Amino acid sequence: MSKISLVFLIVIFSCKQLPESHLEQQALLPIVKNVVPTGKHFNLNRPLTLSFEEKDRLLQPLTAVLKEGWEKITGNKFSEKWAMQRIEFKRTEGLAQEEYILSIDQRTILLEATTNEGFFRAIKTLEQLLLLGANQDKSTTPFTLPTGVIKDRPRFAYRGTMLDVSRHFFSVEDLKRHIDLLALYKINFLHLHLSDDQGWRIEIKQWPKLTEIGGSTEVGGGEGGFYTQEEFKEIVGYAAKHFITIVPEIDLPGHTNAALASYPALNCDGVAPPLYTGTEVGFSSLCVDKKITFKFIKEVIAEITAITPGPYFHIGGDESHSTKKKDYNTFIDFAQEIVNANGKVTIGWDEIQSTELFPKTVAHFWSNAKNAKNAIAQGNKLLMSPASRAYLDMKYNDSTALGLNWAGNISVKHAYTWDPATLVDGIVEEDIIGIEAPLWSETIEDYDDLAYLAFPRLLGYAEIGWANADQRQWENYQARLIQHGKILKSKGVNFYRSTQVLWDE
Ligand code: TNX
Repeated sequence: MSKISLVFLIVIFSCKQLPESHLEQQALLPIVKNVVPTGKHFNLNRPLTLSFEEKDRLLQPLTAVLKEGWEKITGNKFSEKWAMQRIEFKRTEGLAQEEYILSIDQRTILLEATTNEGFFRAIKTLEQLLLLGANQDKSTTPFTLPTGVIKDRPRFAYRGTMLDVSRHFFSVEDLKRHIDLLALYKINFLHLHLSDDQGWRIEIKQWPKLTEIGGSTEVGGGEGGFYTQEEFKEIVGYAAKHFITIVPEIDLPGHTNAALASYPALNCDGVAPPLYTGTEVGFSSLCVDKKITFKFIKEVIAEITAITPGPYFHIGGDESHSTKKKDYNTFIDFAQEIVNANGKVTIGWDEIQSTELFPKTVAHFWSNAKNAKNAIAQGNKLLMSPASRAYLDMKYNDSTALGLNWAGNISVKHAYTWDPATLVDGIVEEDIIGIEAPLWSETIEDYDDLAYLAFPRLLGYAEIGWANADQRQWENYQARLIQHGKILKSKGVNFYRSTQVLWDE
């Protein structure tokens, strides 16, 4: 082909009218609150610049986040010189905590927010638009973004997930990989279940045997592990960069065999039990008659809260079947007091309602609606993790190899088609701070196992937490999941290919 005809062809191709774009049809997940499409295209193959108010120093790390994602997905670097197209960050007063506006026209992509958190959520929406664009076949469709304006903000302030790092230990690298994915779906709390019968997973300087002995194994007898305080700070910092808050949990007074095995003095009879690698619950308890028990609780909570910038500390409190009721209440009362004294708000599993709850304490609803309602009656709020709907460790169906089924199977559809404000009679929107999807790790050993149970269900929980109930429909979500299957696959995530979704890989 001659040079001239090649140039001719290129001109024809680039002048070809693109079909109308549809910003409102993009498979954004969670679904956004408001979209006004304008039908044009922002071309992703042309030079562009990135700008923000120089004096707004806080914006710099955020523009760096955007830059990195942008260059990775589009393969285009930002130009230092003037260019026809640009991305602009603009701080706008008067928007809510995580609210943002993302405006795309043919020349400019404008991100507006009041808080840095708002900018971060906007960046993640833009990143999803790029990833969805990248899903398309580039030999037939030019790489463009649809134009229009998105205005978006979350329904609940708390949109979380939990990982049990006690039953099986997960490395700092695993957590970082997980955090990257949580951030893409606008999840903003990661609760870490740091202690249980099978393992103590965080260094406590005044109690070194907790990790030395208590951290030395896990379910099935593997080698376990733990985070040093430096590593914990690294996790907290990595999460914070992704606008995710870490909620540490030390489970009390039951689920404490790893601690009891580490220090004989914590046991009523002064004898340390052997380490435990099975999966029973409810057999261990701290000893209410010993002074050292309270010193232990006090020092552990003080050391962990000192390296936790977030507002919450989770004291567990579940399934303390071998603690007398009166003693249980003594523990929960004491733990709340220590948490508050260290400047944090207590969260505890719903059983903690049997004691007098401190004013801000949050009851974590997991199984017992009566408990949850009693917490509300005391004037306290709930975090919603109803096991039959929100437990990521439940099997998808009878043939799922991993997971448990004591709360029933949870298919991708069953996980999505409920609402936290209507699931239980007597629990309404105002009673709830948000939702959390816990992943207990009795049956999972590595990140592929974890991902298999977490994805795609976690995307549904992210949407339940972010979107309004009337914005959500199963068929519409199902169609968007197909696109997110491609994204998860491109990231090498071992997600479960539920037959309820027509995956297109
Ligand atoms: C119940 S949920 C537990 C955990 C188990 C989980 C398994 C809760 C507060 N306690 O100790 O790991 O079931 O699904």
